[in-house]
Amino acid sequence: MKKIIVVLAFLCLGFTYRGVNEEVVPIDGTCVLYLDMESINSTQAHDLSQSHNNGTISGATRTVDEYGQYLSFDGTNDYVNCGLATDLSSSDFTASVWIKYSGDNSWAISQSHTLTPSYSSDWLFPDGAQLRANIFFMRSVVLGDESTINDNIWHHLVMVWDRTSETYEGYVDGGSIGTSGTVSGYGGVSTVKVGSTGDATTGFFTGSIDDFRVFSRALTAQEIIDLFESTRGRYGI
Ligand SMILES: [Ca+2]
Repeated sequence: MKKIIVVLAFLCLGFTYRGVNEEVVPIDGTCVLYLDMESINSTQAHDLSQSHNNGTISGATRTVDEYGQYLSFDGTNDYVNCGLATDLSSSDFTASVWIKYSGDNSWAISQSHTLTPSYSSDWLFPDGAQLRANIFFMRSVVLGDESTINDNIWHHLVMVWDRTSETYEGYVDGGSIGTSGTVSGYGGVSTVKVGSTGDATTGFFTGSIDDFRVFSRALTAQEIIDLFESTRGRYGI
């Protein structure tokens, strides 16, 4: 009888743990940026990572629906300066975000670099007529078809940078859509931006952005599935 009670107690504890802990991918020291857009005011989006790089909001509007809170961008001059200025090329990295929009668009997430040839911006999830009809972009190496995501429904996008092979793998809604060609170096230098080019001068995003996370390591395919499955309920998909 004692054994049964002990086993039942462990089962209950385990169930409770899973129930209260939504973070299936740990927010440990490798999570260098995490804006869930729930804890924001008119000028600051709180960074839940240990880096504490709170984002400074310029124009983007706090929006609430039945699933939670996110930021809306007007495509004219709205952006968030995330404060994270790490050169992410010094290790593998992963960037994960939820976005929703329709039609043509521009930079959802970006960071400038100073490599040659020089671009004002680099990374991550741009698309539309202003650039190319792709989802992912890094130093002109593109991946994905924007027509699969510009349907005004929330989509989960993840880019995993492999420093050794200098390629990245793109994930849409938990599944891999393939690996890019060779990028030949990535050297982000300016602060990561949400909703514009890395220098926040052009390429403004029109639509909604939520739950942006950056890890200084490559998440596994299973972790990306777990991240998608554990957050999709907030977006009605
Ligand atoms: Ca949110």
